[in-house]
Amino acid sequence: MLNESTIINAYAAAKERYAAAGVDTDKAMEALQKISLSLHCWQADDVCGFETRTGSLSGGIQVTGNYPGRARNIDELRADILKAASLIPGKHRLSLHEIYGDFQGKAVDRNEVTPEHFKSWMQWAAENGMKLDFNSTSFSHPKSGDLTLANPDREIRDFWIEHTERCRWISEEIGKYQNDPCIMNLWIHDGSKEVPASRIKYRQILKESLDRIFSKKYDNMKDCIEAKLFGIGLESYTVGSYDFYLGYGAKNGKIVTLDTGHFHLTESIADKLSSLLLFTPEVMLHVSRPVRWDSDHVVILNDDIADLAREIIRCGALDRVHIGLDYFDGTINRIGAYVVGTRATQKALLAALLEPSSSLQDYEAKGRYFERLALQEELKNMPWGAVWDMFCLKNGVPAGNDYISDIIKYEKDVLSHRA
Ligand code: RNT
Ligand code: ZN
Repeated sequence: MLNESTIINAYAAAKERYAAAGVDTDKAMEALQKISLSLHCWQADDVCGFETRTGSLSGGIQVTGNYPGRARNIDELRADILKAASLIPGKHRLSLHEIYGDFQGKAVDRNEVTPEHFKSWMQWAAENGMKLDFNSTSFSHPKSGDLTLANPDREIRDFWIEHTERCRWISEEIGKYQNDPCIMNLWIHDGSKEVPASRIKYRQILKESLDRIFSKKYDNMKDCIEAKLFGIGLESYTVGSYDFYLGYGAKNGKIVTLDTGHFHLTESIADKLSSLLLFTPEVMLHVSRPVRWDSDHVVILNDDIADLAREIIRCGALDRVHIGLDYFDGTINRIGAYVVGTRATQKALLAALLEPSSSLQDYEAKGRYFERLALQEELKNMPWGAVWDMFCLKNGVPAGNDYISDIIKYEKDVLSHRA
């Protein structure tokens, strides 16, 4: 157990070191305090949701692992989210997928869903000081197949258009209710296992579907469109590729979602940010961790996430970048998965906020590249961890690894009773 005076003393020393480098640690903590991450509700239950229909997860995404204790209903999921939130410093948002509606045990098909099914979520979120974000759900449904919004079959396509339009309506109502725009993400798995005879055919259809869906203007929600490289079983062609959505977003002023698992493994997602910010209104991030493929491992503090966070800060784009989490690991305690991934993302942001960027830019402007390299290297062992612990202390959440025992206790008291 880290005691308070240890944290306070370490912080004082860290503050002094950073001050010598021209960085104000208090300011960095203030900035971090204002960053609300959007926690994805689907880590709690392995992307199952609460529809009455039960089937397996489809759409080319996969959860591995069967660790006991996944949330089986809305009450369990809410309790788990609150537990996780209690171990994460700051105020955060919750991102819901349509399949997590409060359906009260009734069969509500995707083309029948209304804001009413999210009333209790809105109330619950307000009671707990949380804002909500939203996602349409086109996977795990008998009509999902390989093609939804890009389906040449008019009936299936219209079904998914109706679904997506309703999701925008729900998002608008959520946004109004919480007096803060609800960020709605649209991701569909549409693609094919082999290269299709015509690639443009399905992209043309998707474009037309999106034009129809977005023809209605709303003031309390924001649309994001998420591309991906490939899905399992749909390896050769993805209708909604990065180029597709980049083009669509730039032309139509839509927010492009960058999921860190949706690119070739050697591509830098951090590098994309500054380009997008010049051509699209805002950016949505799905922070994830691909291991060999879009495996959705729990986010850890690695170079990719550190780079991405630095780029947000260096672009001065905190007010234009929405940061959501998107991973699902069923092999470990799921509350732990939230806490580790969210805190890792925050640590990356803190380290970025502690960067002496004016010194670095100054060296660069003068062509002093050795000095720039050396300073960047030395920053890696600056005592940012002491600032992080202080941030946790200020927020009344466990510092260091003190949350581990808390999560084990919750597992014993609550999760282990879920058969
Ligand atoms: C899938 C996308 C998408 C989903 C969620 C559940 O590859 O990343 O964002 O993970 O909608
Ligand atoms: Zn995603």
